[in-house]
Amino acid sequence: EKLSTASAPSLSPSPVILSQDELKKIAAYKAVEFVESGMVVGLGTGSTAKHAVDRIADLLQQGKLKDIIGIPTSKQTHQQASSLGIPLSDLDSHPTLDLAIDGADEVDPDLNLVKGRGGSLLREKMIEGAAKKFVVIVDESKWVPHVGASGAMPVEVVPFCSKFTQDSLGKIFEYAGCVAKLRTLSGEEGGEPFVTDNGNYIVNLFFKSDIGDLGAASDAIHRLPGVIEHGMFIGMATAVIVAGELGVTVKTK
Ligand code: ABF
Repeated sequence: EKLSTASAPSLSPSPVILSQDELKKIAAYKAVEFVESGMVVGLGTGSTAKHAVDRIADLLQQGKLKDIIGIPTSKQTHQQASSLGIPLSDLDSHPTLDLAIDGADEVDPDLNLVKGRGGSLLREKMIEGAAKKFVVIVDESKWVPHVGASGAMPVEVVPFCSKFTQDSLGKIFEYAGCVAKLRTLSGEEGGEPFVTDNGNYIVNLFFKSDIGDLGAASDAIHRLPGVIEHGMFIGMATAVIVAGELGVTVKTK
């Protein structure tokens, strides 16, 4: 694992305690340094990626970047980027991206990720999987020893008999004490389901113990016919930019 460290730009006189949002912004701005004129760039979703989209738009406006084509990973990012005047396209017209930049919910030392707690995992995985380089931007709270050990692992499922798929997912991971819950708008069980940009539902998996080999877990989830995609991004990240109180670390494999 190669590691390089740069100090964080100071936003106010030191000593300074940076907010989580300021750390997200620092990671995002660092990632945008990899964007060059003429690139086709995947635009991520969420509060960290939002800063990257803002920054790209600023640099375009200042004439420091030219001829960028953005490929948004959600309706929300499409809306943000188009309102800022970033020229946009899609994977059908641009099947290969030079670079994609996006946040994550969890990152581990092998640069495996959990994504999708924002609900956009399918478009993110399609677009980021088509990028020559995929740069992940996080504040240090997202750094974990093993992905999947804490918090939800989202799985996008077809609405048809989603309860069946939810129960089947729970059974696959019984060995890890899995609790599978349909994501609802209110967060309450039995509430109105959250609907993704693709018209699907999300089942969140919570594990009590390690799920073991991620590749095997991924295959097992994919074998269920009602599943569209899951939020484990295994071996996809080219680099992870982690912003913390002590500075910015760029981690690559
Ligand atoms: C998306 O936004 C996701 O895949 C992930 O779920 C989320 C991270 O959000 P934030 O940057 O707001 O923490 O990239």
